[in-house]
Amino acid sequence: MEVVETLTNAQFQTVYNIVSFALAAMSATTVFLLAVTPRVLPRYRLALIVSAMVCFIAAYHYLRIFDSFGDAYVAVGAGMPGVQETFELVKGDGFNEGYRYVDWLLTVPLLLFETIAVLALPLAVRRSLLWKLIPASGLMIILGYPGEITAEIASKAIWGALSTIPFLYILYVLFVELSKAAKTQPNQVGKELAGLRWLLLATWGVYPISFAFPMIGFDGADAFVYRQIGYSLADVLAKCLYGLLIFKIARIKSLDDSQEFAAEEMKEAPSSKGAAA
Ligand SMILES: *C/C=C(C)/C=C/C=C(C)/C=C/C1=C(C)CCCC1(C)C
Repeated sequence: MEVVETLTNAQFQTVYNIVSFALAAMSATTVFLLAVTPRVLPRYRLALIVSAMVCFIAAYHYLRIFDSFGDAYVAVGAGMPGVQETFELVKGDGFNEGYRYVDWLLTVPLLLFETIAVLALPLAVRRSLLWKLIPASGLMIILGYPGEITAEIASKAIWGALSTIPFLYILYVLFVELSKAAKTQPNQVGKELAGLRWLLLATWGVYPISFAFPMIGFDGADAFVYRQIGYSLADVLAKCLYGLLIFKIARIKSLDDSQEFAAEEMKEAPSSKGAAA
């Protein structure tokens, strides 16, 4: 496994803060998504609950990542005149990248599930899409892991390439097959769905790029720090922002599906108006 022995103060603080930021974002989004479930029709609530679960699982893993990273390094040379403070590895095998892969193994299938769930497609269509997407997503993460932990560029490239096959297949299913199924959706939802898919492509694309940093000329500590930034920011966008978009779609569809629900939701608060008059 590739282990980074020394980080500069700035490198250590950058990873520390970005992981802490991701933990805060995941926790807050979990609470938000659970709190807004009454704002959509019951048939869309499962999508919101699964989305909240994704953020919760990620928040838990970010807590573990935060601890694992903090425990792996110790500050050396702080306050000594003429000495540059650094952070040195104190744990033999370093910081545990495995938490991210366990997290993805759980959250990536759930993200695909929530994407399909929010569309409320006919059962047979839903089932057939999930049968393609979920096994492919598991395969993508499992094949990526040996490449993540190896220090050898050649084997990193091979596992990375193997993992990219199911990745491309997932994109194919989402962009080609899902488009056919989504033809039946109301207009506004069609637009939101397009936005959802582009967000997915843009954020999921960050993972293989971050994975590939050591192969494209960044070495040791730099590659490590850039990778942590890439994975953490992509996680926040692919889970939190994505969850908020799922809520928006569920909301639009709820208002579109039921006039009764829409009328109830659009009612103005009577008290404040009355008081102002
Ligand atoms: C919330 C976490 C998400 C959305 C994680 C997504 C992860 C990927 C799309 C990872 C893809 C990879 C490749 C396509 C090749 C190299 C190895 C991976 C696992 C980084």
